Amino acid sequence: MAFELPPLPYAANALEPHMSANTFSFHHAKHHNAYVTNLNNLLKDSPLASKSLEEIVKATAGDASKAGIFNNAAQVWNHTFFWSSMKPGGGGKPAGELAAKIDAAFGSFDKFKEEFKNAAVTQFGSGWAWLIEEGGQLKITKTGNADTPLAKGQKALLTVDVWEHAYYLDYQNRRPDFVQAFLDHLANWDFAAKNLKG
Ligand code: MN3
Repeated sequence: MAFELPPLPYAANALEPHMSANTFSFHHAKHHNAYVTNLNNLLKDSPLASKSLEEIVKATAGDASKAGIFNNAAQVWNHTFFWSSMKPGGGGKPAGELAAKIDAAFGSFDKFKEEFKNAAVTQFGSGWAWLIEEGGQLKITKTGNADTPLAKGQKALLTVDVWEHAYYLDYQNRRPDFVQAFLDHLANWDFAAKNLKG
């Protein structure tokens, strides 16, 4: 059963002006779609083809002979997770248990934003910044290229894609402005809270 490109959880222009429909026309319809196509091609005649996406990511992580499958499978998973990490009218502050855990881990929500932005801006080259839970504790991490908390036994709560293709059409080289817009206007704290409980 081949994998399919999942639809966006909102209209392609729903996050404007912070992320444009033009960006989605490349990032979702071309980049994300290419990872799905590549993965399906690489899985032909592989015993992994019957596994779930999550199982494939976990089974191929750290295996140099399966780097192609890992990279494409992880990028399919990471992008689907990223689209849900944003929503129209997002940003602002989380509430409830998630807010309490952020305060406990980082001191305050402002301090969290500072550290998250720092991780996203200092990821050298292509990659991702994440809010994760590990051992009951919230942490901020960054991963290079396709790497993902899913491969490390960590629970991902929220992510921002900092590959240049994520922001270049709207922000050109200004990655800090993109990450700021993500935190102020796009971050989907309902999704992060659901992941924390899940
Ligand atoms: Mn991307």
